[in-house]
Amino acid sequence: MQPHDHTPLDDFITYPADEMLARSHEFLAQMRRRHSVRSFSDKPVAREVIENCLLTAGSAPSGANHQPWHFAAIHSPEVKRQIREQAEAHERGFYDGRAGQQWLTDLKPLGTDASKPYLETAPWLIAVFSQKTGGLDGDESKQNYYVHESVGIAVGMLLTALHNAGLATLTHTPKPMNFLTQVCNRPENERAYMLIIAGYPADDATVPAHARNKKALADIASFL
Ligand code: IYR
Repeated sequence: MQPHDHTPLDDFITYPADEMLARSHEFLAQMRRRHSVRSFSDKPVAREVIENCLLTAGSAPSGANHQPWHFAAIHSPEVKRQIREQAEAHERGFYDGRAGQQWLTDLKPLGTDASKPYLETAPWLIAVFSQKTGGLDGDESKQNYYVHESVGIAVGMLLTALHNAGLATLTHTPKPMNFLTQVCNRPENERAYMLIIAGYPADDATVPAHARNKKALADIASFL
């Protein structure tokens, strides 16, 4: 391919206006059923489902199309055990004071604490890493661009894909998170960005009432 080669946009689907409106309503209703879940079943989930969701995330737009992300999909009970052990140790420090009183007060309605059994119960953990360097072909002398934005978009698409497949999800950002680099054997140019827990919800899973309270359109958008 030449540097400036373009190919036809031959896979775009144009819907009639009424169908477009219906699709937007349906997707909104579907995504409003996505909730962060903190109680997971150990029911297995096929690796191919996770692979497809990761490929969806990998189709995200990124700075200069450098795709500055790596997804470590963790199924191994031993690796999950290590992650739980280290995450809970960090979280104990967080809840025992490092967070500060205001943060702990803001978290109260979610009912979270340092105990993270789902890190072992859920069939899949996905550790997301961002790459400051690497370009399209993993050349570490190449700069990546808009890394945080790009990885954020990919994670949003991953959560959407997992939910669409019928999986419950939770985003988890243990603080600090750099232990994931060692546990997942990732190189020095990568930073742990987020841990995503995916699986079936436990039969008795709940959603904090606080989390259902979403801002109204007028509070999140303006039209000019
Ligand atoms: N990482 C901690 C604390 C936590 C922080 C925020 I901001 C949340 O929205 C939820 C939890 C934990 O996972 O418990």
